[in-house]
Amino acid sequence: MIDYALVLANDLTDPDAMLRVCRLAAPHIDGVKIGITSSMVPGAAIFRRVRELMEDKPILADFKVGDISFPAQDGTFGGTNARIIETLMHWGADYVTVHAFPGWSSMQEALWAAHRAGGKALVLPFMTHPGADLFFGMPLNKRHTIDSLERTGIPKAAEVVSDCSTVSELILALGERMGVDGFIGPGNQPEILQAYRSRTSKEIWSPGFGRQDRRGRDLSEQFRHWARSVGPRSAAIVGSIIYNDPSPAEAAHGIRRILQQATDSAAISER
Ligand code: 3DU
Repeated sequence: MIDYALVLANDLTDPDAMLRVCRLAAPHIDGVKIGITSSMVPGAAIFRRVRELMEDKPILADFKVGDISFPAQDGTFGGTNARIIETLMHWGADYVTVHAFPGWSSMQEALWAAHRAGGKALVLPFMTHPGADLFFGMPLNKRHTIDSLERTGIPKAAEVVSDCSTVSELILALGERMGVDGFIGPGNQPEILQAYRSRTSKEIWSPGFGRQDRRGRDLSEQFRHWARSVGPRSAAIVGSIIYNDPSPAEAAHGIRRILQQATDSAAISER
């Protein structure tokens, strides 16, 4: 993924309309995110159709996978996470989003399945919606966390937890220890993104622009704050502003320009 990439979140439920937006926006975007909304009607085969339109640009399957693992003695996995991810990647997804709440082994199976299929897994340590801090921001019970990780057989569990004070920080630390490929971070909360960046140099993909801003900032200001917080190796995920526009190509082109100006000015202010 290129620095400060622009990724379209294509959440349209009608497959023809969804594919049309991909086709029109494709020249102006660096990748596309397809979630459950736009694949539940046509099925996972829609990823292959999107692949044809995106050529070699990355496709993120935003399924927020969080089911069981089933670790076998020989180091392989046969749980539900692996089945979901194998299917998505078989049909053309390059990346998949994964929830950390179901625990170490569930994340491990997701990562194992993604890598075995030649893909990548992004984990969610926080989200953009109101009240997302209820669990993500919950103070960490370190004793419980260390005990649980030790019971799972994780070496030096106390080290993973040592500088974490919230669940969100623990998810980042677990992701780093486990070798996930990157994280999904809230584009509408620059302070949280800064905290991510202080803990990881991996890719950070951020949704939450436009309608999800809750601070009255215009798009240019949102992108500027975002770029200064995450730095390079990052992607801005933009959905409804593009797919709801009567001309998705023009919308994507305009957003690309605003993003470029914002990232240029973030780079200048860093010097
Ligand atoms: O608000 P938009 O229309 O730009 O779409 C944002 C997309 O990103 C949408 O698919 C949503 O499900 C996803 N997303 C978040 O908005 C926030 C998260 O923390 C994770 C995913």
